[in-house]
Amino acid sequence: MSKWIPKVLRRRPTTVGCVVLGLIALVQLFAAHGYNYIPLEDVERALLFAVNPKIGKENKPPCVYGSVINKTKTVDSTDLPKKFNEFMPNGIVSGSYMPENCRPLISVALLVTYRNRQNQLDVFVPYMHNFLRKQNIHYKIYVIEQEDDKPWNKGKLYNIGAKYAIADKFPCLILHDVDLLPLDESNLYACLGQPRHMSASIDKFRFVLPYDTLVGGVLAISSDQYVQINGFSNRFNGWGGEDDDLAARILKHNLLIWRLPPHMSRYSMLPHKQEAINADRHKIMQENLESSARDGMDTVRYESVNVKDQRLYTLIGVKL
Ligand code: NGS
Repeated sequence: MSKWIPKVLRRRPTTVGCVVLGLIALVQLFAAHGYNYIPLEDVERALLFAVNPKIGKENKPPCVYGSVINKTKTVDSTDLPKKFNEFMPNGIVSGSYMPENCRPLISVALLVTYRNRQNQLDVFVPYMHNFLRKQNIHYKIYVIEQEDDKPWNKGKLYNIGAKYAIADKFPCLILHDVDLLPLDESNLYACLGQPRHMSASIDKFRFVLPYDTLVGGVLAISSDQYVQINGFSNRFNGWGGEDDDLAARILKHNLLIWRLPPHMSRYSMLPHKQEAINADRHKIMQENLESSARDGMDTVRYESVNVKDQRLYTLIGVKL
């Protein structure tokens, strides 16, 4: 072989192929780290300022949010508390909290779907109250528990929770997995002008967003937009797909999926067993895309709902 052919190309074709594939994989790995987001300087302008009309009009100065967005404190996944033995519930009533020294301009309802993960709930609830009480927002935590042994139906649970939060006049809903803990204090729990996927950087995925249309994990959506898209499909039983179906609904209604910068969007996922996967999820997604039948928040059916106000959260127990 001529000595003018570069040394690397003089190797066997399989070796060259492997090197090329390796390089492509490496490029993809680094490219995947990036996703489109609202730059930090535009975040405040993108916020949806809306408060629950039920809160009193106290004569206090308006709360400020720039100071929250610009915080730099962050927690390392390995330093997360594993237990809360001495949690101080100051200021919390029925899972709800109001800032003490200022008048909030933002009210959000956290909807947490749940079944059979007491260990996670015991960490999640106090962690979130500690995290959210520093954000100058008015918020309330709702835990929506599936209290039967039927297949897990997250879409129905969110639809039911959303009905209650909307009836309670919350203008913004944050749909939250119980196993995700925010790590960055700058991650303000608020809706934006468009649906906002909040958990863009999760430690389990090496802080890489797996795909652009992912809305699972933590999603903030205004109550008006949730009504507009008619919430989730009720047809997904078992794990997976209902969130991708929701993303399709969002896009079909000409809404967008917005995100904040990666340094504000880090989460840690608590360990858990994989739920039973819904083998029909791809088929249902396809059927939903082609169907014009009404299916969503306004058609959700269930056997019973039982609401209990507890100190740290309002529990919505559901039998499907
Ligand atoms: C996709 C699932 C989504 C899920 C996402 C991340 O594959 O429902 O993985 O899952 N879509 C389908 O199965 C069609 S995670 O690893 O975070 O539990 O949200």
